[in-house]
Amino acid sequence: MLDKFSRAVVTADSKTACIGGDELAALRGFIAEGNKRLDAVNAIASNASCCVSDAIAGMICENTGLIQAGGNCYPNRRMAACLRDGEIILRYVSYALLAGDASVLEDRCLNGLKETYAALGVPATSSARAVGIMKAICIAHINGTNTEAQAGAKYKKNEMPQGDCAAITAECASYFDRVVAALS
Ligand SMILES: CCC1=C(C)/C(=C/C2=NC(=C\c3[nH]c(/C=C4\NC(=O)[C@H](C)[C@H]4CC)c(C)c3CCC(=O)O)/C(CCC(=O)O)=C2C)NC1=O
Repeated sequence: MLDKFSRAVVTADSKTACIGGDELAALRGFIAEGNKRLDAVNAIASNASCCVSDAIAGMICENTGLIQAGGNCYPNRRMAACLRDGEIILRYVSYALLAGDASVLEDRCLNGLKETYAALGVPATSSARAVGIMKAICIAHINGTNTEAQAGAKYKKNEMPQGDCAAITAECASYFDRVVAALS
């Protein structure tokens, strides 16, 4: 498992090189934008259970066969496993965002997951849909664009300074995209 710093070390070492100016500049940016990263991780983590339950509910609303006999969220044992998997995936995305590196997500969560799902008959398109909804929710929370209209009684405003969140949002989106790519 690597983070932005250990990744720079491993990359330099593989070339038997010193950490150079470009790498240091990138790390300087990582530090300078660090509070933004922590706020983004907090926006995900502090809304995690709502995010997971909304994503799984949305996935099922669009495909109610999932909770009927023969569906992979039926009976409750499978529903619970699905909700748990949503939580696991979101947790590892938040770790990757904190570290600034996807390796923790890849190594500890996604490695072998496609094969596990295939063996258990967990449908890839539904998994991808649930992950896609979690992505939309997390990006809205990071950007502070979540609205009362969408969230209803569960609406929660994230108190954090306003600023340019384009880079951290794109990075977060890329981790969700990795999950979908790994499952498809
Ligand atoms: C640390 C990393 C980690 C991951 C990622 C993980 C995933 C994981 N999900 C599993 C099952 C499962 N996963 C699902 C998930 C779903 N079914 C659906 O229809 C939806 C599309 C989807 C939810 C979004 C279900 C229903 C099962 C149980 C399948 C069964 O037993 O028949 C299993 C099989 C063992 C078990 O039931 O616990 C594993 C290993 N376990 C881990 O330790």
